[in-house]
Amino acid sequence: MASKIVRIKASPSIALVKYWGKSNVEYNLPATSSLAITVTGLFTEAQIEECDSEDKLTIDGLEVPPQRHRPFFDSVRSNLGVNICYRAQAQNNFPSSAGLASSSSVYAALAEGCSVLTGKQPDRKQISRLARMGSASAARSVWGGFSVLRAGSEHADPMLSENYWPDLRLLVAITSRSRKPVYSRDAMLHVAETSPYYKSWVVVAEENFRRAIQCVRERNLQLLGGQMRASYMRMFGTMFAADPPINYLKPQSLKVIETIENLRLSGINAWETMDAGPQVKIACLVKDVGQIRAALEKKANLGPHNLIETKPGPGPIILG
Ligand code: 2P0
Repeated sequence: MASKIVRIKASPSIALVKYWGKSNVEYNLPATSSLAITVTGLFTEAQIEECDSEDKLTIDGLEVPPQRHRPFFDSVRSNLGVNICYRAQAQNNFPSSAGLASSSSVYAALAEGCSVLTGKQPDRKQISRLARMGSASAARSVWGGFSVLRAGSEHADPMLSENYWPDLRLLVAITSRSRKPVYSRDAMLHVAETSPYYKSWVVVAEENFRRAIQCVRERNLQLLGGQMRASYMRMFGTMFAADPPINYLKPQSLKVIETIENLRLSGINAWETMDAGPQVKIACLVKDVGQIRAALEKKANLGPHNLIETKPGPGPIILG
């Protein structure tokens, strides 16, 4: 059979307010509403082709176990009405499985690519639905700029374009390039089963989400930062209270957090967030990037190559 091939570039969706927990495990529906930026600078490049044997996905040359990608490819077949298998290779220009939302960019690229291969042009919400079956955060990555994935929703929605807040930056501080000890999916399920704080997290997360939406609309970083901090700290709170606890923080993550706190005390508007991994992302304004970079190099021993400057960017791009 003659195989069709497509190449797609997609970027991770970094949450300002977090998705953490599932309202439906089988359909991978989120328990909390999240607000995120699809960023520039970090990306996945994926090559996807049709094949007539069985689905195969490699990420950075490592084969993904079939049970991990099966719900995604099965959903592509049933929703797009095709009876075909896919072979996909994804390559990230940043550390995979290390708390940089690599599954968001990988599955957004795959959802876009499989849709292109059908030639049916499904709408973006449907592509977002497909991506969600791979990873819920990937539902957001199919949109550029600011996007939201509401609790219980099957797809993410666009919120504001990548040009809405031109002087906003998200600095990504890489504190470790190792793969994380516990995948976010396993961590979420474990937290939901064992953490006494999980139920209250799901309730309070909605208030963070509502307030953060307003702050982004008003381009108010000072107030947004407080919501971002509450969201990731509360998410970590659920993990610390799990049995056994889960800890993604590394000593250097804490150094970065402390440095950012001290910068805030000196009047710099910089606010950190973290995901299921040791990296720290810092929302700030472009005018302060130099000063923040200098402080992180000096106080947190962060080399220049371990601090990546990003900003809101586009959704998936078809390369050919
Ligand atoms: C987020 N994270 O909102 C949250 C914050 C990590 C912490 O989405 O199980 O890979 O594949 O849907 O999307 C990472 O989890 O999880 C994530 P699945 P996913 O970005």
